[in-house]
Amino acid sequence: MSTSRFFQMIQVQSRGVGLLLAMVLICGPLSASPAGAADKSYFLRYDQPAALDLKGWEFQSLPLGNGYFGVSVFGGVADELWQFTEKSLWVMAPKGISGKDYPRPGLSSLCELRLTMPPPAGAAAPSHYQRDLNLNQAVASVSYEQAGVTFRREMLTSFPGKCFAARLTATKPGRISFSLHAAHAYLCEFRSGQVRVEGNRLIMTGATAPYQLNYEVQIQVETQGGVVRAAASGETGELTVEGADEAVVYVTLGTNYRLEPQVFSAAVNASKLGGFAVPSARIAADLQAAVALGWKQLRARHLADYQALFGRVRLDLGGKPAASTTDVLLAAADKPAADARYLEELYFQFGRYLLIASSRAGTLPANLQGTWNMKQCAPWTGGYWANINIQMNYWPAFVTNLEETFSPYYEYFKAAFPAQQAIAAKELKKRNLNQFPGSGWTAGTGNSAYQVGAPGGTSGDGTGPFINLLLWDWYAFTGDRAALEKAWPFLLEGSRYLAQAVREQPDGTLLCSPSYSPEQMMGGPDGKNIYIEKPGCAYDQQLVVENYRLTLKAAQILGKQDPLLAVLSAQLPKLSPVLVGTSGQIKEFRQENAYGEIGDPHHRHISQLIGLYPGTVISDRPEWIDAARVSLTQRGDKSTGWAMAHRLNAWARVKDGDHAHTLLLTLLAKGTMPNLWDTHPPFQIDGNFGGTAGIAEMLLQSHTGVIELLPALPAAWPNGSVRGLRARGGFAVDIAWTNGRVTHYRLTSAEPREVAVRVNGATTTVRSNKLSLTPAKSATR
Ligand code: FUC
Repeated sequence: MSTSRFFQMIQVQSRGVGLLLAMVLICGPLSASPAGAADKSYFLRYDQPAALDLKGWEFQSLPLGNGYFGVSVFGGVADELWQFTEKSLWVMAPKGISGKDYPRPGLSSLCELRLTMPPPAGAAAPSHYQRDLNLNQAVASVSYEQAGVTFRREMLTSFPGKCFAARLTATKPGRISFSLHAAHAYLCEFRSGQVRVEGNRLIMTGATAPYQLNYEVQIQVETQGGVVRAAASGETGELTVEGADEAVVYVTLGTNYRLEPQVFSAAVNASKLGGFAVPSARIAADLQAAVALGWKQLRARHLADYQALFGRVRLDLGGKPAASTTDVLLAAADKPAADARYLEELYFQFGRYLLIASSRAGTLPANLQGTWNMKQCAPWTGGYWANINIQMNYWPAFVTNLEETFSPYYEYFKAAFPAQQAIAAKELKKRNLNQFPGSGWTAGTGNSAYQVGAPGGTSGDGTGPFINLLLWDWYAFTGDRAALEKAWPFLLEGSRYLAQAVREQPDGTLLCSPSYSPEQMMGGPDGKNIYIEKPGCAYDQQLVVENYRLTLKAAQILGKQDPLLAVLSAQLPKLSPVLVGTSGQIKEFRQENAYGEIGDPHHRHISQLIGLYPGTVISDRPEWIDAARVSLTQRGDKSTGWAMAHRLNAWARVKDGDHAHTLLLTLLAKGTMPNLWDTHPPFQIDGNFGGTAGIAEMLLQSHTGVIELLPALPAAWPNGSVRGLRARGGFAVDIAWTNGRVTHYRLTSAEPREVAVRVNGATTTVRSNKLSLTPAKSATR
């Protein structure tokens, strides 16, 4: 349905009934697309297979995922590769491989399934090759012609089915012959693996150090016609198909990892998973269920599950599905003559796709690589780095209407809670700061599926509150009190720790000390770089304020009482979160005068602006927004992938749509690989998620209590529409615009509510369960 047709109904009704019309009430996660799926086709498309090596994986392979595990598809003709990653598969990596001069554990590739499909004798080279990833369906395909036959492969991962499936077809009977070679990845002194045959299945089992993580993969192939054989010897196995009309490969897997507090609290690595067993029966049952369903039904179940989430948001910037392949589109993205609108829409939806693929209920959260890693040890171990990366992964979760992807973030920190309480106690003791009964809760940057870290060095006491911002947003966007009850212990205990950690200065201010602006370094006495430590860095001060405010608000909403609340109210005015320096900048270090006096002036982190985005404290005062603009300008645009994504969101928050758009094009041109994965470099998925959130932030903001439509619309997007975004307060928001002005919008929510909306430069109050059509006549923009 085109935008104009979608809004036609509203216009027609408006003639008869006036401006306010009854609106459909929507309960639970808000769905804005009656058609279910987005109706424009979004494909990542290529005319060459990915190279079958690490570079090909990083730059060209296409990702599938069901939250539990990811599969990188290479799309080869005679040689296809499916590489599997499971988020709990952490293995000790030998020194050097780990990126360090000592062995350390990190996320490792699970296994590789290599499909060899030799061409018929004497056949010419294949023609009409194409591989793609269909974002509307979350299905990857490969097709080509050879010897008069069109071969096609379709691949998917199913969340309800907990499986991977690939269907191979040919336009002539009996032409499907291949061997599927199954191999564990990176067997070494820290990892052993075997493959055995059970009936018609291959069963791969592996054992790893140091966490005693064990795993199992089961593989089966079903055919129409032809002959299937299974063989295994030692570490590898093979399924062979000869002369079939069609074949479907099914894969299920699991590990003995469980997201339980003991994983984080156990004193020794070997007991973290003590008592947990590989769920072999579940893995076998999943495989049996997938085979029993068969390709058609499995695919239908997958589509129903996936499209219910993906189809909620439709973005139309006027992009036309392009004839060019995605790598060609990307290479031209920032060229003057380029029309990047389709690519921008595609990139926006790709971020949503990746979040659905890497984070679903019951799984570990999306890590630094989402759930895709072909390396022996993922860069930065594939951890949950919390001075921005893990948070950025979830920035699009609420605003782009994917609430269901969020629970892993909460479940992860819930499981880690006792360990982080112990860290808080230790930290306060170390600093001689135990003042109140109870030590509270805190967090540091370095976290993983197996451990959580203490504040210090890479980021200070603000890090816990940074984690909490998303837990608050869970409630803020959904209005779900149960979500706020879940966030409450983090807010309250986070504040309890902070209320003790801040130190009174001679001038009466309360400052975090030690305090850091994440990753800012300087030369130390022995010539080595050390983290800059200065009391009261903007990052820590702003985040403490955010945490206190949210704790007090949450207490009011939930009717909670605690003696600490009065302490927070008393401390709040003394925290001095924002100082403006002599360059007109927001000071990163309160000891600086002019911009850039301390630390790297072009550092990738823009931590002094954490209260601008994702925080809100800088939005308290217009002069602070002006100062934020100065800091952003001085910092510069070009940076690592995720850092450009943060800048994009920040420029949207200071309401400079054209600059935000410049950042988007820079992120595409300089921070994105041909497969549209974000690169630091190397590949890091956070920038994808930050980029998607940034596009939403240009179109809709709600952090000040007013729903602002098109707050940072660039000149490059004069006409368009967006449906199904979400705003704080539990609203779904649809907007259409022409020549840069909102022409129609509607807000829906589960309960009727009065809400302030800013449209074309004027703020009005509307009721959300009513339909708001044309903006007020007096409004100007
Ligand atoms: C933070 C960043 C780095 C990198 C790492 C995983 O430490 O400063 O740039 O993204 O996380």
